[in-house]
Amino acid sequence: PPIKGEIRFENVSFSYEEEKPVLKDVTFTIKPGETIALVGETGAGKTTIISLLARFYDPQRGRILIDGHDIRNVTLKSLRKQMGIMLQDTFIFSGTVADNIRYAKPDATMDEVIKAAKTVNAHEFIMKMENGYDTEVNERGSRLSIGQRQLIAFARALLADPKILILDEATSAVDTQTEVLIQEAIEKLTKGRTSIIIAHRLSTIRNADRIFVIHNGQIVEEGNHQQLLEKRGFYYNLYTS
Ligand code: DUT
Ligand code: MG
Repeated sequence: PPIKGEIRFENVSFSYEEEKPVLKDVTFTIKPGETIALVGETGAGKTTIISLLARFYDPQRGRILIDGHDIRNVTLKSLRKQMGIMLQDTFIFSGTVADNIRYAKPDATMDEVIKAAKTVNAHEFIMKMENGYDTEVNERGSRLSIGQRQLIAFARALLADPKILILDEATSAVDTQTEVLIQEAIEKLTKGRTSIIIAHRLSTIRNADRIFVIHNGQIVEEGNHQQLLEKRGFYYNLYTS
């Protein structure tokens, strides 16, 4: 059955090594279509949360549900099919730009590829490359800036059209113009799908429906930008220092 994209963590505890808890009894529910920003200092547990959701690891305690179903009862293949996961270092492989965009949907037509690229602001720079969509790129993504790699990953994700979108936002600085393109693209990508973004950009954080502040493996604050500022707590200290 088509999934709605509700995500629930129920008393989830996890450690990579014994005696060193990384997530401690984490409970939250994300409504279908909601966009959540995860923020918190380095080592807080943000990437670990999305790693558990993608089942790169399983929690030692608690459970994770999508639309009420424990994800341990779903095959990895169908689980990952529901998710578009974009990690910090964008995955580019040897092939053409079009191949890279088509990755998750190999039978996509050129029209679909171009439409996806246009939606996420990637079309313009692609057309400036020597062979446009047929330009060969490689694993190291030479010829592509960090921002451009990210936009290609966005086009790929959009084309795959997952119900759940997971984005570990790149921390690398991009120029102001690319920043705007990326921001617009994120807004389009998250529309109509449940999204969890490990957010480093204030613009992303402000646009989120809710922000979870992670500290020491727990959600210590939750709310939108304004609400959290008013609390004068962790979030306030993160964003006013
Ligand atoms: N950790 C490990 N092994 C791993 C990954 C992480 O021991 O393979 C530890 C490091 C840290 C904690 O787990 O103490 C949480 O790491 P995570 O990567 O989840 O932190 P983050 O919030 O994503 O930090 P950053 O903002 O630096 O990405
Ligand atoms: Mg991380």
